[in-house]
Amino acid sequence: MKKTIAALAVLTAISGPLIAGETPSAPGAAVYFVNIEDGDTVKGPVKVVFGLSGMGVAPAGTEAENTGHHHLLINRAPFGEGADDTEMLEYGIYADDNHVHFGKGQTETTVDLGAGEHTLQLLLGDLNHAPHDEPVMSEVITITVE
Ligand SMILES: [Cu+2]
Repeated sequence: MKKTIAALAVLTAISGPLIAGETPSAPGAAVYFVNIEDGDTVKGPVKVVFGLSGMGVAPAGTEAENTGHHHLLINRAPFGEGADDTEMLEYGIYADDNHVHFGKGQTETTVDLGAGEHTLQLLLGDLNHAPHDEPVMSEVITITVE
């Protein structure tokens, strides 16, 4: 495990800050928020619609090229900058309050975030819930819930 992290650290140093799993993504593929954007003030609960271009949505476990399923990252560091992000390449994206999986292929959700500022980011995962190479992720947006 330590060797893996050391090797990843070297790769990261060479190729930049992004980290990636083993399943290739399609060049130019992008995930994005369809109905909200950075700086929005909204009423809760918050409906979030996921957009994906250049690849297709498929349920977790589906072996098909250029597909993946959505993950919503909530109130955490931008993906690639979190302390445990390299572990997610090996074990898949965590499933907890800060990492929500949509393994049935859902393309929208409603989240109860509570009043205040929250950050959101979309990250596509492969059939095993690991980020692709290169990762397909949105910008981090900050929204305020009334
Ligand atoms: Cu997943």
